[in-house]
Amino acid sequence: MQVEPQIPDVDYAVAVSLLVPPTVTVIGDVTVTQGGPAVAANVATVSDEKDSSGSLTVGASGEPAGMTVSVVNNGGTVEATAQANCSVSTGTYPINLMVTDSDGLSTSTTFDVIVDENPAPTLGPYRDKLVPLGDSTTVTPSAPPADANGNIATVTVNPTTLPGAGTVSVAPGTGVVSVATAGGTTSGSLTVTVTVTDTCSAQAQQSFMLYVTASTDTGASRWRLYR
Ligand SMILES: [Ca+2]
Ligand SMILES: [Ca+2]
Repeated sequence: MQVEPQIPDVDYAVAVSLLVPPTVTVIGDVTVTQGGPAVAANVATVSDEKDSSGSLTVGASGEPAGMTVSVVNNGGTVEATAQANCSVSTGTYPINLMVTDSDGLSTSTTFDVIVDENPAPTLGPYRDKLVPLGDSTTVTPSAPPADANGNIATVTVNPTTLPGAGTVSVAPGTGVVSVATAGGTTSGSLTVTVTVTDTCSAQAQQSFMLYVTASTDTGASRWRLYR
């Protein structure tokens, strides 16, 4: 008598599918600037034959010193957030991306974080200015301090005092220089320099002549400069 083989009651299709790791497809990269703000971009899509795309675990690694990279799985689309400090050399950095399913099976790939050079700050020029003894005045640049990647650290003016007495100061947000003479201020001319420095030590600098004149001064030179 022939014996029928005993076939276990197992769904082989399901049993095999449990062993299939997730898939990951790179769809983009992230571009940041040295010393600039964090930038987020979609870099990959993930899926699995069993788990829902949004349930897959994602992780990033392999970033160089001075760079931070984090990833999050938004319903199957991986968004990476990257930031690089001033010490990171410009270039393209492959970052490891690992996706893991509920069975602990993983698939890895790489996406790029591109580091561009820190753009230097900018500052518009100033016109020369005359201030009579006993007066105060302001000098406004044609364009205020700015920086394409927004990492201005300081706005300073030099000198900060007038000959004898009196003060020179600058408003960091606008770049407007305020000049105030005092009782001991002496007449004369001086070069005033405003320096905008960002967190990577890149600078913009503008200078103008400041003429401190006796209040009784008149004449063409005064009217030419007094504005
Ligand atoms: Ca799987
Ligand atoms: Ca900058």
